[in-house]
Amino acid sequence: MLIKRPDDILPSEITPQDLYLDRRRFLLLGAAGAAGLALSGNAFAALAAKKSLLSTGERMNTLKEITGYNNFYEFGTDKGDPAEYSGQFKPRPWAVTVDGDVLKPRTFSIEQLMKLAPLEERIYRLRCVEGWSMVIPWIGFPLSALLKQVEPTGKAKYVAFQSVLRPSEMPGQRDDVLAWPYREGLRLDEAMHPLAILAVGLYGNVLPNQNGAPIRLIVPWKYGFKGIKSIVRITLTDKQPPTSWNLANAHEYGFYSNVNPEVDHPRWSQATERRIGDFFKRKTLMFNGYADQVAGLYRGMDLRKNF
Ligand SMILES: Nc1nc2c(c(=O)[nH]1)N[C@H]1C(S)=C(S)[C@@H](COP(=O)(O)O)O[C@H]1N2
Ligand SMILES: [Mo]
Repeated sequence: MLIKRPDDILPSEITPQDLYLDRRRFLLLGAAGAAGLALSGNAFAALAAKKSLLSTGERMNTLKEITGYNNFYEFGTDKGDPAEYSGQFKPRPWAVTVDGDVLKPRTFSIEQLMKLAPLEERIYRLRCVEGWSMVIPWIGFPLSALLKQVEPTGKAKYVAFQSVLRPSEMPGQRDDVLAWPYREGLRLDEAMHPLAILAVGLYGNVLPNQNGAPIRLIVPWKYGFKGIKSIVRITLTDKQPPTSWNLANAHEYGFYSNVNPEVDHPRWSQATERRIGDFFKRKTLMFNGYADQVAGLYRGMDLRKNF
């Protein structure tokens, strides 16, 4: 077996996943190697050592799977389109405006957002309503940390999210497949739940464009489409906000969209799912396996009506 010494390894041969899976080699690379990696955006490699109790221990999907099989309709509707057509998208400079029913509305730069709270790695299951799932090591911080900064008023009951509108860089926005910009929403108590995060990276690196650079939402107990990408505006409101998928088809996509194996989508059973990379299907878990933590948010609600 050929074992390369660290100084035989070209920077171009190193992928974030290699680094992630082989911390020792990262350390052996030393200062020069680390500087090269910082240039390639490998900002958070060290975070992976700190394991969050909120992470799943399941086998992670590969970086290739996570960055090659995407839903990001701004770049096209095929799973390979986001990887193929997001190269021209510019995730920096970037700002997110937080406004509405808050005492301190404010616009945050991406740099400010990344310093708002300690970044953590969270390994979460992502369950798409289409019937597939992945396990992804996100880097991010609790959404609650951002909301606390702007001090929601007593009127605020919901949080509305908006993606960027930039048809010049997002070829999918030149078609009316969805009402652009992409919109999503949460109830305020859902948004404040410690499992809900804003992700700025994955696999120890900044977010690839196709995964929602530079900042996207992750709500692991809900279907993947609630995880709105490339966010530019977050607005606190007293009314349930409209969402892109609900506007497209209210009969198929409700506001809550909690993962629920007992309530089927009109076109697809939600009882089972195929983990990308697996051959056999597995049973879908209530609230995507996060029932112990989140079921209390919905006590007394009819989850068939509030799908
Ligand atoms: N702005 C925007 N956000 C989006 C989407 C989209 O088309 N546009 N697709 C959603 C869907 S359906 C899923 S399953 C997840 C996929 O995230 P991933 O590609 O990072 O795995 O992103 C969600 N966020
Ligand atoms: Mo999805």
